[in-house]
Amino acid sequence: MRQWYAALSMVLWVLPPAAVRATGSVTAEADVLHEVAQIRAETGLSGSGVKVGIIGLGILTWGNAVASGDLPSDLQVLDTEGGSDETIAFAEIIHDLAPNAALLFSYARTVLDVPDAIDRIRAVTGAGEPLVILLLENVEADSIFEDWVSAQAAQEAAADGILVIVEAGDHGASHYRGAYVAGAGDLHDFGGGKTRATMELPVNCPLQVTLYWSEPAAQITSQYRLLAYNEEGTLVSVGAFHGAYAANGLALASYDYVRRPQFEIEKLSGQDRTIDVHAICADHDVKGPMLEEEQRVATGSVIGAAAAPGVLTVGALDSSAPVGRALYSPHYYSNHGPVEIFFPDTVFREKPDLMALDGQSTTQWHPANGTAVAAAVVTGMAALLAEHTGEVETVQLKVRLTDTARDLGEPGYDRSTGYGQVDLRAALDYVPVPAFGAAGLVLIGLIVGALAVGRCSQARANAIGGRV
Ligand SMILES: [Ca+2]
Ligand SMILES: [Ca+2]
Repeated sequence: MRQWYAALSMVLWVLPPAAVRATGSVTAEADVLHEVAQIRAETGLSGSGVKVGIIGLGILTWGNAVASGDLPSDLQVLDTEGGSDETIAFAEIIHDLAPNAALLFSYARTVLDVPDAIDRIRAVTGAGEPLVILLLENVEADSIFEDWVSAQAAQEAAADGILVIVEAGDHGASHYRGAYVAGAGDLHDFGGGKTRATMELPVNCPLQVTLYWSEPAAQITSQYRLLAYNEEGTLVSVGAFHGAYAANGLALASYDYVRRPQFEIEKLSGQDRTIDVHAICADHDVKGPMLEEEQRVATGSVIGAAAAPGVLTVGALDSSAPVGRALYSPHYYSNHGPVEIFFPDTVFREKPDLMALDGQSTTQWHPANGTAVAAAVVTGMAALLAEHTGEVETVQLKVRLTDTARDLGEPGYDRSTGYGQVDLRAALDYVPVPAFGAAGLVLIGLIVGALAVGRCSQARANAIGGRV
């Protein structure tokens, strides 16, 4: 094979070899499926001059990935390497897609650590230097009825002109939300007197179930708890109020594999509130616990920093489910919008923003799945885009990516797939809409009608502060 390439060296020499190469022992499939390798070859883009900050749980043994060529040796670890290897896979994907981008790792064990993690990245980034941040959240411990610490920090960074990319989350099929209805024994009535919900696990995984209720942080006056049972109906776990994350009430019931776990929500004291439950597999390469259909509520499952209006929120597409030429269906577990904030005021926001493929090969997981993986894919692409445009403003990069996305699902923006599938080539070719005065806008409105203006202005509204 090498000799065959040598015979074609005169032809290949016109391409910039350093920009074409895939990095390391394994390469993320998105490099081909999202045409990133081809675009690097055509344009010479490689992420040069762009910094990518990655906030996650840990990058402990990243030296192994350096040895295999899957991470750059000049990766900068800010503060600490953390306590796990979880973030290595995401860094590898970005390195595959944007091999010359400078990678920075900043540790955040919980959402409480996110503000400092963002600050550490910003502290080593020069003014005007292109910076993209991938924020990988520990979403089982975040606020959902208000913008709490991580959402506030991410929004602040976005407002300062940094492109912050956040996973939409993977509990779209295991999410329930509804107003508490008193049933037998103060258990929540899911409807028709049914007080117990059942969850299916597609594969063996330790499950973490989280219950919230709608009270503002530091003003919790009601108490609820989560009761979890195994398939035989034996109580296996009680989720108690988690004071460390006192946003909206947080009860965790975490236990090992039970094939068909069942749940009850009990009100112990206080007011009837809106309750919200979701479950995730604690093994990060396993996705997809699923509530039985009558309790499943996909809408409103985007939470935490992913709900911040200025960030780019990314959902996951399934490479085994094409719906057209290089176009794919969303995974059933990818979270849906809209975001509904209760405090201090009621606010609705359209999320997610953008979709990309998960199912990426790394040295850690084969394949790595979930919306965090899709967010890493978009982060690698965004590094190439930032190099191409030289733009460091969130609004410009976000508008380029959302305005040029390929529509999926229901026509136009929808709450499952946002603006659609990321299209790097179109984002690179994007010509910004010229700024018109009021008279110009009226004229355009008369000529092309509201429909043509609608999509672009919706994208811009989302990019600059969210639709409320
Ligand atoms: Ca690699
Ligand atoms: Ca659509």
